[in-house]
Amino acid sequence: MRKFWCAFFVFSPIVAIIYSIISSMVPSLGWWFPGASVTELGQRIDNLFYLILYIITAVFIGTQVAMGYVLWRASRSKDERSWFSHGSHSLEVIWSVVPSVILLFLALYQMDVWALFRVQAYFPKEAREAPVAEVTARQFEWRIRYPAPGKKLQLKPQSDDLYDVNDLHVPINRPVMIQLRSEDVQHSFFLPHLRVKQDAVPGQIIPIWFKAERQGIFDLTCAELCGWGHYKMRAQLTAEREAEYEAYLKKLQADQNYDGHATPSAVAKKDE
Ligand SMILES: [Cu+2]
Repeated sequence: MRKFWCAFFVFSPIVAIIYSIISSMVPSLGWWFPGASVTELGQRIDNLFYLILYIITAVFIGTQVAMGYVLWRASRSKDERSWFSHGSHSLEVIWSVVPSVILLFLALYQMDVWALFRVQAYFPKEAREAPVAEVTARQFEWRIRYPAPGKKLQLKPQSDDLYDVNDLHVPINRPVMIQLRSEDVQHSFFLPHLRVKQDAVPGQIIPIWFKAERQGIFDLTCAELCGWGHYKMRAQLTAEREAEYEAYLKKLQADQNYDGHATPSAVAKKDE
């Protein structure tokens, strides 16, 4: 029985590591990142993730090998009695100092990425000065408010603002900022393909920025269990070329201004 437990504790980490490697290599399983990040900052976040993953993998293997060695030695021992140790002072110093150094290194190393991701003063100026939309989370949808074409987004809704639900359009290849709000409970604005995740907190307006470098339609989901309909808060981010983005806003404007008489396209023409 001793040998069984020894083998069990030695092989289970090996199985765990093989499982992780397979899950990272077979994208169709959906256990890993949904493809390469659409943003450059997301790529840097991935690199941080991998760095931490490599460190903990090395620590994991090290501790498992040490444990396996101790178990294996004990399983061969004929002596049934347990013995007690008061520990080793130098070992304790080592396993306190080494993790501290690693954690301190990580804390300093990730500071740039964190600042760029979260601290508004470090956001690209272009994004900071002209937020493209306000996204309001509520049970159970994402309400989106854009300023009218050519205008700046105001804190308070304007009469010519444009609205959409569950489909956020942004132009690619330039940094964009979103003002995130919540109307009821706490939600979480999550763009997995862009590695963007931010809680929406009632009573707060939280800026988020990103720069999509690829066009496409990406998931926008709620990553906070926010009520019975949480599963329904699945929306999309449409990242498109500048001209398509402008055309989308124009169409939204035309649809909104439609008075039931003129054809929507005629309204669009009039507004141009
Ligand atoms: Cu939600």
